[in-house]
This record gives sequence, structure tokens and C-alpha cells, in this order.
Amino acid sequence: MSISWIVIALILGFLVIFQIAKASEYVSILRGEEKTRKENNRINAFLLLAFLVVGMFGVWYCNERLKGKILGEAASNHGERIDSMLWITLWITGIVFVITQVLLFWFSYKYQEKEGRKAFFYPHNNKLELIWTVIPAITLTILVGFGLYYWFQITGEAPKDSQVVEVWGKQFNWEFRYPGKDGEFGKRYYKDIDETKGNPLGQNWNDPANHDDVYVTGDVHVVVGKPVKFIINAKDVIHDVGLVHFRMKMDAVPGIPTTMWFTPKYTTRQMREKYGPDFNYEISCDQMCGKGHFSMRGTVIVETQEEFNAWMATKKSQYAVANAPAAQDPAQTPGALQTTPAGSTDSVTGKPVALLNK
Ligand SMILES: [Cu+2]
Repeated sequence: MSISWIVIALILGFLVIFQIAKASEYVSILRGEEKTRKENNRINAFLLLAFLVVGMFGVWYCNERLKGKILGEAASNHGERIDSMLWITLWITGIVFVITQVLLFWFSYKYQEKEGRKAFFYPHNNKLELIWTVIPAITLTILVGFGLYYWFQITGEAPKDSQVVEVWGKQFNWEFRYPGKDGEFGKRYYKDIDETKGNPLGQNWNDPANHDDVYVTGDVHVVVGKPVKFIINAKDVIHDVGLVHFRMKMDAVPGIPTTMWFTPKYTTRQMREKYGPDFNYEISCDQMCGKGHFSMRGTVIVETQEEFNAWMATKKSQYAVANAPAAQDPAQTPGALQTTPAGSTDSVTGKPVALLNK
């Protein structure tokens, strides 16, 4: 119903404008084309000036209205630099924007057609061309240079004492793996992925490095002030790890692990004191990945080392979870699970056994 009203209003609006245009055409014939043209020219010049003033006011007003609604301060070391880079870019482009727009609209008003005034023919000036080519080129090169420098840091080698967490995107939630006490992730093979057997990541139970790896889903816990490196994977389609409060973002691509690292600056508790009790660090999917894309919302819990240790102590390794019932049955010891050749991997090479036998 409301759509038909909008269509009727649009048609009526179009008819009104059409009739006005037709009427003004008749008027101009009656009053003489030249006079009307000059009058229109004056009106347009004034409208351009009005557009400048209203437009600039609109820019200011939008900023005022949305001031408190944008994200709070960046909560990671890299995030701070990304924010400052954003502000520098906004200041530079903002100043250029105001100067060029004022000149553009003011000049069209000031130098509108006037009796006895002729346009000044000024076709070329090498010096000017050079100035407005070289200065933006240098500025942009510096901005891009800083961007690249930070990018290489974020995706580059993480500090030695970093906590490492595997992040898995799938339709439609996030899964995580911690390396356990040995600090090493066990081998895995995609054909071993079987949630019904308690092996959602395809871990190879023959690899002892897997025996203490901890699997969690939904929330990921990290330690405040300690660098954390995410090794990012996807199980089905391309997802994207979006950590907006840390100003971090990285694609999760099937078959191609990506990495990024950062140091969280504040615990979740500190952020709640600042931004209210509902605050949560969010991990979202920033890549449209299917009909459940919107629901890929997880939480990053930033806490102290003690709190993290206490939380980790409550977690069982996935090896223990997957092989728990087998403990009573000697025929189904953890090792026995690997006797099924389909999808098994060699514990040394990590290659599928089926391939090795050929
Ligand atoms: Cu997704």
C-alpha cells in the first residue's frame, strides 16, 4: 500500500516539474530568451553558493550528531597506530576538501556571467601542474608507506613470547585451538574432521603434540598486555576475522592459513568500566559468507594471566574429550582410533596414509 502511494507521489512530482518547465519555456519566449537566460544564470550562481553553505553545515552537523556513536579508543598497540593514521589521513583530505570545495563554489558565484566581462584564457602553466602533481604524490606515498609498514608488522613475525591461537571460521561460527602446555599445535588433516567423533579440527591423535591441544568455540580468551598471534583458517568458504575494537581484520581462506598478531591493551573488565557493563570485545565475520553470516558473532575475553590460567585449567584437551569413552574399553584406546586407514595421517610426515601407501 505505502509503495503505491510513493509511486503516485513520484508521478505527481514528475508531472508538476514537467508543467513548471513547460510554463517557464513559454514565459521565456514571451519575455525574450536572452533575458531569461541571464536571470537563470544568476539564480544558479546563488544556488551553488547556497549548496556550499548548506553542504558544509551538513558535514559539521552529521559529525556532531554521530560523535558519541563511533567506536571508542583502539584497544591494541596496532590499533592505536591505525587510528592515528586514519586521523592524519582525515585531516589532510579534510583540509584539501574544504579548500577545493570553497574555491569551486565561491568562484562559480563570484565569476558568474556579467555584462562586459570576458573569461581570462589561461591554458597552461607548468609550475602549477608540477605543484599539484608532485605534492599529492609525495603525500600519498608517505601515507601508503606508513600503511605498508604497519601492515608488514601486523602480518609479520610476532614477538617470541606471543600466545598463539588457531582461529577457524566455518558456516556459521568460530572455533579456536590452543596449543596446550607444550606450546605446539599437533598435526591435523582435513579428512579426519569428524564432529561426531569429537574431532572438529581433524587432529591426528597419533601426534603427541595433539594430546594437550585445547579446542573451544564461541568465546576466545586472551591475556592483557601479552602479544597474541592468530593463525586463521576456514573450513568451507572465505570468512574474515573482524576485531573492530582492536582495529584488526584478516581473511580466513580455506587451505591458506593467514596470520596477524596484536597486543590487547585493556581487559574486558577495564573496558566495561569505561563503556558500560554491556561492553564486549567482538569477533565478527567481515566477509559475506552465507545466509547465517550475521550470526557469526563471538566474544574475545581479555583478562589477566591469572584469570586466563584459571580458565584454561577448567578445559580438557580435545584428545581427552574425543577419547574419553574409549578409556574403559581396551579395544578402543586412542591409538586404536587411528587404525582406520581412510583419512589417517602419518604421524611423522603429516601426509595421508593412503597417499604414502601408493
Ligand atoms: Cu563468515
